[in-house]
Amino acid sequence: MAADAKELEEIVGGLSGSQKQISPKYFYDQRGSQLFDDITQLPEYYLTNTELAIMRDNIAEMSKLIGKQASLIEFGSGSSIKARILLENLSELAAYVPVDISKEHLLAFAAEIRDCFPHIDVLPVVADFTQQYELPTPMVMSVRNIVYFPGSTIGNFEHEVAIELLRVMYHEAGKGGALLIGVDLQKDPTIIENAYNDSAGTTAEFNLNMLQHLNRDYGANFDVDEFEHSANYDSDEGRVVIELVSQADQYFEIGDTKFDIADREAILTEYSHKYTLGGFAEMANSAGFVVEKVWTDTDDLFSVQLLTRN
Ligand code: SAH
Ligand code: AVI
Repeated sequence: MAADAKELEEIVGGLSGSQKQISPKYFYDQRGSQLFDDITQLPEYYLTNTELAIMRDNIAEMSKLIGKQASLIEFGSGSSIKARILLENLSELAAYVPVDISKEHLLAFAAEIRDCFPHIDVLPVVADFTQQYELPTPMVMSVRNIVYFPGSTIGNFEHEVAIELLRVMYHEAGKGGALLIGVDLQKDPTIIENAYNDSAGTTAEFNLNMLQHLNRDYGANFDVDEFEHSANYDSDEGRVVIELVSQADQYFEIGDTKFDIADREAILTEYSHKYTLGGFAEMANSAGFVVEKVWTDTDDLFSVQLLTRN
């Protein structure tokens, strides 16, 4: 992807404050999307398998609540693995609209979905869903919009921004629409920390790839070997803090801007919030939604929730 002036400004701005930070959306170039798929296969990363099992175990009830002839709009669709369960089971789906920032990955998986489900109107949208973008119009009129936001990607946004994003989804759902969302739950901190510090080192590679992405596409010159992955659960805030920690006093450049970074100084790359059911319901209500149904696994690790418009 060619460097975009607005994105460059955002990256430079994030690195210019007293807490250096880069938005997690920069994890996802083609390599980053592949590494995320590798993470979903790790034994420690309970999120994906648990959410898939909740979907499979409850798909009949989900399909009934969603009804016929819906348009399914997925935010941050990645490889669309969870959406496949919906595509196989929802009746007379009007369209599937996967929205993702990772262009090559999105288009490759949208083509695969089109091959597997030739009767469904598949309309991929390459966009940053935190910015304004146009949604395509399906060929067939739909009865209602179902916004789908799996994976607990909502947890990668800070409280106020997450509510703002839920409000955007409330509007995209439209009158009579709903949001089906995957929400990771608070639990034993060891389970959470292990999920972000896997023994194969894949999460470390995913985190460090962000610097490679910036070197490749945004004119940066990070010495990637001089940074280390770090992920710690902050139980007061209910979130994993994911950082890249400098291993030396060093400097790096992005385009024409030079930055100093001290030995042990961290660049914040991601938060991954974990919720209580009550806490998430409050956020959903603040955005205008009513929690219609919550499905969880037997260990209460993860939840899938249907939020409707009041
Ligand atoms: N929904 C999938 C993938 C989750 S990974 C799952 O549950 O397994 C997060 C996905 O969101 C990635 O595919 C990433 O490219 C996309 N993403 C992250 N930030 C984004 C943004 N701001 N706009 C659009 N897509 C984004
Ligand atoms: C996409 N998102 C929900 C993942 C998470 O668990 O917060 C991203 C991730 N970061 C490290 N591992 C996975």
